[in-house]
Amino acid sequence: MQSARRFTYTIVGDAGVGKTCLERQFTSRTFQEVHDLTIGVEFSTRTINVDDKRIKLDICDTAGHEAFVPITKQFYCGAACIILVYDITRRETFDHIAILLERARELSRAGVTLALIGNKCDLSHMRAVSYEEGREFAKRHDLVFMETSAKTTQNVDEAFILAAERIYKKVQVGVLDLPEKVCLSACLVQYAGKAKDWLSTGWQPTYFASLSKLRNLWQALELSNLGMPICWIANFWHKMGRWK
Ligand SMILES: Nc1nc2c(ncn2[C@@H]2O[C@H](COP(=O)(O)OP(=O)(O)OP(=O)(O)O)[C@@H](O)[C@H]2O)c(=O)[nH]1
Ligand SMILES: [Mg+2]
Repeated sequence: MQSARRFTYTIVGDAGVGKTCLERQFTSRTFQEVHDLTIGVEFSTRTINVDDKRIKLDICDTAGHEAFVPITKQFYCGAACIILVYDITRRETFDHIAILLERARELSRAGVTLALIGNKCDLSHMRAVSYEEGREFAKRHDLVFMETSAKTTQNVDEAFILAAERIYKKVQVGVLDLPEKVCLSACLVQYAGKAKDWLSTGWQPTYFASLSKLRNLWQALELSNLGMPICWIANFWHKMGRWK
């Protein structure tokens, strides 16, 4: 069987807008009522079909809390798609999108696909941002746009797939080149996700402790694509040391 192409998505947006719920609904058909604050970045994958081709989506779900910006900024450059999420019931999360968009344009690669998602559309009785306003903003900035509900699943698959179709078209016409380096980064994202499963509970504090120690070296070498496995090796050594 032909191996799948890989596209990396990075999901950004304010804390509590529903990034993790969207990612989990898309990749594992689950929904969590409680806000389980993301620490740093979480990874998952799902394979879809576009134009009869298998496309593996590597998804980086970032923490919305501003304290994590130095970490989450590392995940823009390898992404084929950046999804900007706001909560339709919280006006300030939409107002912040302009700043997030600017950051995304500054840090992402040429040809990146940008998508805007207005989440929690099941709560339309509490709406603080109209559908038209979201759509107009998206049109003005050439963003894929959709309102979704991670709770009811409305438009969740559609949003991820629509973005994949746009990326696929760009690759076909040569607007977007996904060189080996990006594919490598996508593979590493997947291995990081697997390593997270192996190490199960307690992995995140150790991982970020390792990350902070290595960050200067990582930045000095400009190896953001390799930063992830370096951290994982450091984390693994740390755990081995504890097991001895
Ligand atoms: N009603 C409704 N609630 C939602 C929806 N999506 C997420 N939520 C709720 O919103 C809260 C926050 O969801 P998360 O996915 O954890 O938010 P997040 O954006 O990942 O937050 P951080 O990780 O802190 O950046 C949780 O209580 C979810 O149950 C939705 O579509 N509808
Ligand atoms: Mg989260």
